[in-house]
Amino acid sequence: MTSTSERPDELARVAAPDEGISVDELKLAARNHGMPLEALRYDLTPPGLHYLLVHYDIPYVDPASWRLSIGGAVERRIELDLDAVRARPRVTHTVTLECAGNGRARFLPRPISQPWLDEAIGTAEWTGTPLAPILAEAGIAPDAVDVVFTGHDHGTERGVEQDYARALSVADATADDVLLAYEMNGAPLPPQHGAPVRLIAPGWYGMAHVKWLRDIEVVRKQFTGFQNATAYRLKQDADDPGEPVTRIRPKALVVPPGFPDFQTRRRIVEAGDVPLFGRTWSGTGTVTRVEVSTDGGASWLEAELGPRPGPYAWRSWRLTWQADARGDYELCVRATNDRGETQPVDQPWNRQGMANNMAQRVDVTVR
Ligand SMILES: Nc1nc2c(c(=O)[nH]1)N[C@H]1C(S)=C(S)[C@@H](COP(=O)(O)O)O[C@H]1N2
Ligand SMILES: [Mo]
Repeated sequence: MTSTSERPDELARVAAPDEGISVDELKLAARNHGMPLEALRYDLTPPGLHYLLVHYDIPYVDPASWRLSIGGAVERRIELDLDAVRARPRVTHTVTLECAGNGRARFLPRPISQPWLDEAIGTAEWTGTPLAPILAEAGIAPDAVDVVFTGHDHGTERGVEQDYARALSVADATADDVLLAYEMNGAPLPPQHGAPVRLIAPGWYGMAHVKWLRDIEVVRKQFTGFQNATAYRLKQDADDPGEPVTRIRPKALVVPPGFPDFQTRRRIVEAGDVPLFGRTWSGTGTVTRVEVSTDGGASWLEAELGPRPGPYAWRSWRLTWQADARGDYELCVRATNDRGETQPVDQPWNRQGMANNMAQRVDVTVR
């Protein structure tokens, strides 16, 4: 059973204005790695370079004894083992995942949590079976509201002991593209990415893609578990109930040009034509424009978009920067989607550092 009404007894903390990254934040950062931005070159993120986010520990789940139970407000409870999941219709989607906390460490003041900069992203081919037909076989009760997905991992968060659990509405959980995935890039899921089976909900921020799935429960009331009611919300202050974090906001990233300085990561390029390229994606609408500014946003150069991939995967873009004058520059990159949503150049601050799609900035020296 999934527990409800999980009230935290500790508040999310925001760093003091001059407070550096703490050892506690480093403990999270050392476990949960990002994708080095030079890997934006690949259509599919090579194994091991995909970002990783694990709230508690990576659970050890024996695939031979693994069972998935689908129950709650349904006509008939279903239990599936791994062979039964694999015997069902097989579908592959190429999906760009992004952690909702991406960019959090750039907020001022900084919300204390996993201190991502820009790199909590990756694109993989996820193979599995559609969830909707399984829920249809179970027979969702007409008055059902949410579908709760629970993983095998366990921990405490702000004083609330829990198994990682996240709900989607019945409509979102039964969308055609939601998968019970058992392969990543053609191989069985690796332990850190949710073996043996995880949820894939294309277009949603990472928190919805529950790993190490154990239990799916249909419920008649809106789920009030910690990850829905407390953690993944856009709040301005601690008392604000906030709005739920849902689908990925538009974003573009550039492969940092030239070569880096080891300690500052400042880029060094030779004067002349500098090719700039990267990727862009949006879980709402479709990206229609990518722009780069080299003068602090006073003017923008428009990029050429590459071939349109599937609906859920990032798209390449490129442009040539005529960097004729030597000196120090800050590149700024932003995407716009077909709904007219453009990445902000100023921080869209919120108390937990969620869904930050502030435009990327890269320090470059032209020599
Ligand atoms: N069971 C479980 N599922 C989980 C998480 C978790 O900690 N436990 N983390 C979520 C978050 S916050 C993100 S961003 C994605 C990360 O997926 P990845 O590590 O495969 O990139 O998994 C999601 N699914
Ligand atoms: Mo995340």
